[in-house]
Parts: sequence; C-alpha cells; structure tokens
Amino acid sequence: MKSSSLVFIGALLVGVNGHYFFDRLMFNNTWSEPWEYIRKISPQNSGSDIKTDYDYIIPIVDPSSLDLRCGRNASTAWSYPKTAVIRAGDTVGFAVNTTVGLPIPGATIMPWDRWPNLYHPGPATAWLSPAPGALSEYTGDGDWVKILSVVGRTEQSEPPNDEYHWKHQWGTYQAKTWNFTIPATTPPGNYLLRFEHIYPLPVNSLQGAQFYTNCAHIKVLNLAGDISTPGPTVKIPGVYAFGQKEIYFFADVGNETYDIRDFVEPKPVVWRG
Ligand SMILES: [Cu+2]
Repeated sequence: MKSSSLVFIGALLVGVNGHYFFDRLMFNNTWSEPWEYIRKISPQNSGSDIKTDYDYIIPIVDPSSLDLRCGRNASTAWSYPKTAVIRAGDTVGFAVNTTVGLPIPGATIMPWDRWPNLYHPGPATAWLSPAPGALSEYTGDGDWVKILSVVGRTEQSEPPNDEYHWKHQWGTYQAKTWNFTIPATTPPGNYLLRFEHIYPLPVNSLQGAQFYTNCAHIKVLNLAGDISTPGPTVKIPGVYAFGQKEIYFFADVGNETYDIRDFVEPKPVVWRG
C-alpha cells in the first residue's frame, strides 16, 4: 500500500525523536495539568549538563530496570504530585506529551512536546498497585495488577479505521489520549495508576523494544461496597524479560505481513473486577 509505505519512510527519518511520555491524567471528565497528578521523571544521563527534550522523552529499553515501574527515576515521588480521588468504575485517561494539537483548555505547551501522540505501533496497558501507606512514600515495590490491554483498533483509535488498519494497525497508534475505566470492584485505597505503551522491536534492532510508562497517584473510593480481590499480580520490574518473544519482534508500520490479531499478549491477564 502506497500510503503506509510513505508513513514508514517518515518513521525512519524522524524515528529517533518519535518518543513520548504520559504527563497528564484525566478524571471527573477533566484533564489535569502536566505532572499535576503524575510523578515527574528525570532526563536520561547523557553525559552532558545540557538537557534537551530528547533527554526526557527517550524510552526505557531495559525491562529489568527500576525505571520500568513509573518512568526514569520515578519509583520515588520526588515531585510530590497530587492524589486524584476517583470512584471505582469511573473513567480515567492519560494524555501524551501534552499539549500541541491537543484540545485541552488552558494547556501549557511543554518544550518537549514535539511528537504529542503515541507515535509508535504497539500494545498499551494500564495497571494498579496498592500503596500500604502514603503514596508519597510508596516506591511501587508491591503487587501490580493489569486493568487494561489495548491491542487492536477500538472506537478510540485515530482514523482511518478501515479494514486495512483494523488488520495491520494497533489500537493506540498515534492516539493523543487514551481513556479507560477503573474496575468497579476495586478495593478502596491509595494506588499507583500506571500507563504503559510498548514499541515492540527485535533484540537485534538498536536496543530492542521500547517501554513508555508513567504513574499517577490516585485514591479509589468504592461507595457501592462491591469489592473483589485484584489478580493475578506481578512485580514491576519482573513482569517482562529482555528478549521475551511477545515483545521482541517486528510489527512496525510498513510490515504488512503482520496481522495485529496474531499478537499474543504477555502475562499477566487483565483483571476486570
Ligand atoms: Cu521512539
């Protein structure tokens, strides 16, 4: 297909800058400010004192790194984000590198916002981890449960959403935001809410798969009192291994031999409450 070949060439030309993070949380039908409820991340250690946008948006490539948990240097809450109070069953969302091109009133343009979308193909997930005490002291070393997995196209996907894209393009591909619900039977309490996007790549390509992840501080209320036990749980890092076949493969734009419907989701399965 001609159009997808052009997209592929574009991806090659600007690929090194095609990175992103999730800095903005939506709840109560309102988008918050960048990093208001989400733990700030640190720039990569580039060996230079001068930090650029590239130093912030560069992805995690080591799945055994502590940075896989909440982004670079964010397993501690050094930026002290606010805690969003959310009812179990409510809709929340994450936005990418806000806010160029994003219709959010009052949005501030960040210096890093050059590619404000989920630029790469690949699966997206969301996760919860209960904090035993204050979120500001929680490192995320406890249990994590997956509450969302986006693989193929959905009603939230960026158009075009025709038969070709349904077969060959990922659901979150080039979306600017993604919304989902907190399971209705989530136990009340303080949680890290983690959003993750993986750009699958083979082990022998650059550094392999790229991981994009950030964490929000949330307090879940369960007013209905209908509570179940989240599971199965995993540790992060620990959930993925370098070279794992579900993540380390080539399914980029332009690979028309790959059918998204063949994707095998890495463990764990989604807890739907
Ligand atoms: Cu990238």
